[in-house]
Amino acid sequence: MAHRWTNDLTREDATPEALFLNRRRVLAGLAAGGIAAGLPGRGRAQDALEPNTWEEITSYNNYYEFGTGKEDPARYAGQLTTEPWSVRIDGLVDRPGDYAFADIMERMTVEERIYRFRCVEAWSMVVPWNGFELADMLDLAGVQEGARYVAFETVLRPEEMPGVSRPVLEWPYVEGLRLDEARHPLTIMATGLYGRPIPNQNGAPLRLVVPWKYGFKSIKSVVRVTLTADEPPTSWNVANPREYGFYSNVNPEVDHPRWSQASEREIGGGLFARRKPTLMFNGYEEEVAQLYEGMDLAENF
Ligand SMILES: Nc1nc2c(c(=O)[nH]1)N[C@H]1C(S)=C(S)[C@@H](COP(=O)(O)O)O[C@H]1N2
Ligand SMILES: [Mo]
Repeated sequence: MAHRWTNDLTREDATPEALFLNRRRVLAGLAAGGIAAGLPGRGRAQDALEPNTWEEITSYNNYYEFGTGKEDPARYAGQLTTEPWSVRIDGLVDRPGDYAFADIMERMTVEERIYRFRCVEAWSMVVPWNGFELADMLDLAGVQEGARYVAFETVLRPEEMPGVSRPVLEWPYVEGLRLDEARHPLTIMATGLYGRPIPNQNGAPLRLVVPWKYGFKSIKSVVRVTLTADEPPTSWNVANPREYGFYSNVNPEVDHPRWSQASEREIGGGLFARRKPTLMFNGYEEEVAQLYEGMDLAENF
């Protein structure tokens, strides 16, 4: 396995068992003690991030297959059957097939990644994911020469998904990445949250997380991954190409046609919290800017 990206400060480093009880105090104490502040300059992505609570992350969701309200997924996604589960990996790969979730897990290295998460609707959280690098899962199937993109598909089960009876989007929900984005060490398949299995409303049993892109790129409950030569269609781009591009990199300088992307509302920040400035590539500029060298980011939004 190639280069691994690591947080300077992970939950394991910081807090043994105390986190559910007193994570704010524990993390605040660490910061005050200079552990986070004293690290050598490695850019923003490695700053100590204080995660949102389990409650916040699992009760304020976007998962339109279960309804468009923020509370709908927590209410209805429990109906989704996630066992057994397999992921079909096909297209331009050496070993296409249905990969059982349990077999994938056996072969992957699960680690914690505390990432900023920025929705295109201009709210944000910090999430302590558990997951593995997507590149490692792609290597299970063996990516072939001509592959340039990766297409993803969410499970579609109308009998378990009350939201899909409405034509909000074309179902199944589909997403895509360029192959170099997919293979970037920041790109993970998340299978857990706070060290527990990921809840259905957050995309059980495995969902993509691409922390420098708007949240809708991070497709949930993935059942199919296809390596392609051409750019695949993506649900939000198909629904409204003027508002949602293929790249959808977080960019405070490129506004949504209907609202500014320069700042964001932190979930859990309280009623009178000031909006915080949105960071280029959501704070991961140092890690990912070179992927887009020479590209006009306003044109390729
Ligand atoms: N299949 C599917 N994946 C999805 C969505 C969705 O509606 N369906 N919503 C996206 C959007 S807009 C966001 S912001 C994130 C929300 O992830 P979270 O609920 O875990 O915070 O999931 C993304 N993945
Ligand atoms: Mo979103």
